[in-house]
Amino acid sequence: MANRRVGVLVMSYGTPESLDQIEAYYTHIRRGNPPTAEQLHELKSRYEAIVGGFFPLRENTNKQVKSLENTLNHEHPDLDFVCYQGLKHAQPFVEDGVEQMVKDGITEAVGVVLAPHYSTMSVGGYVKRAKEKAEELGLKIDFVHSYHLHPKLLEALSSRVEKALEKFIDVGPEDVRVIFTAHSLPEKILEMKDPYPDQLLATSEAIAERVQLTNWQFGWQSAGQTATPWLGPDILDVLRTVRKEDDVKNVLLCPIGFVSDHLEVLYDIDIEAQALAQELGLHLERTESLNTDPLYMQTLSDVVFEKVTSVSELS
Ligand code: FEC
Repeated sequence: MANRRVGVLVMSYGTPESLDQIEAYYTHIRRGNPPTAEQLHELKSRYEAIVGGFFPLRENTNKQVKSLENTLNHEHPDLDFVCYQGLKHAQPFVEDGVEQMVKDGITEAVGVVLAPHYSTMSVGGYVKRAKEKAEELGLKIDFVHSYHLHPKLLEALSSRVEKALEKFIDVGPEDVRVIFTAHSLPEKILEMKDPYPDQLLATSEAIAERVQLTNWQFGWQSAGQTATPWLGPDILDVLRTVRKEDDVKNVLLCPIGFVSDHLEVLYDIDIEAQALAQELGLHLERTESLNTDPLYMQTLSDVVFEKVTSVSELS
C-alpha cells in the first residue's frame, strides 16, 4: 500500500527574478500602489549592490524547500511528504502553491513559513491567504504559527553566535555587544497585542542564556519609509548610541528574524550598517544566516510533523 501523502506549503517572502521585475514586485509589496521613480531607483540600486548576485533569496528558498522535503521523508519514511512553495510577493504565490497541491491530488496539508516569529502582519498574512485558497478548493490544511523557541533552532543560532564571537580575536566575549535584530513593523502592532516583539525577545534571551552572554540587546532593522511610525530603536541608531554612550568598540549583529541570505541581511547589515560602523570606528561582524543548516531543517521538519500528528489524532 502506498504511503499516506502529505502536502507541505512552505511559504517565504519571495524576490524578483530579474531587475525588470522589481517594479511589479515592489508594487505587490505596496498592495498595488506602484512606487515612485525615486523609490524604484533606490530599491534597484540596493539589489545591484549586494554581493553574490542580485536575488539570492530565490535560490536559497529553493534549496530550503528541497532540503526540508528530504529531511521530512528521511525522518518519517512511513509518510510521503511533498513540499510546495508559496511566496508572498512573487511567483509562485501562496495561492499558486495551494492550487498546485490540489491539482496533484493532495488532500491533507500543513503550512509553514520560513520565518520563526509570529506577527499578524507577517506570518498571519501568509496563513490567511493560504487558508482562504484552501477553503475555496476544499483542501484540509493546518498551520505552524511560530517556532521561535524550538531547541534545535536555538542550538543553530547559539552556535552561530559562538562562532562569530571568535572573530573578535583581541577581546573577550564580554567586550562584544551582541545585538539581536529583526525586521521592524509599524508600531500599531503593539495596540493589537501582537506577539512579535515578545517572541523576538524570548529568542534573544534564550540564546543569551545558552551562550552565557552578559553584553547584549535587541534592535529593529529594515523599517519601511512610510508616514506611520515603526518599531524602534533602529539598529543604525543603536550603533550610534552604543558607540557614543557606552563606548562600545565591538558589535556582533545576529539577525534572528531572518533565516536566509537576502537583501535585508546582505544590504541592510553587510553594506549599510557596516558602512556606519566603519564611520563610527566600530568593529562589526554578523552571524551567518541559517539557510539550509540541518538543525534549521530539523526544526521545520519537527514542527510540520507535529501538525501532521495532530491532524490525524483529530480525524
Ligand atoms: O531579498 C529579497 O528580495 C527580499 C528581502 C525581504 C525579506 C523581507 C522580510 C520581511 N518583511 C517584513 C515586513 C515588511 C513590511 C514592509 C516591507 C517592505 C519591504 C520592501 C522590500 C522588502 N520588504 Fe519586507 N522583506 C524583504 C524586502 N517588509 C524590498 C519594500 C521596500 C522597503 O520598504 O524596503 C512594508 C510594506 C507593507 O506594509 O507590507 C511591513 C517582515 C519580514 C520578515 C518575515 C518574513 O520573511 O515574512 C516582517 C526577507
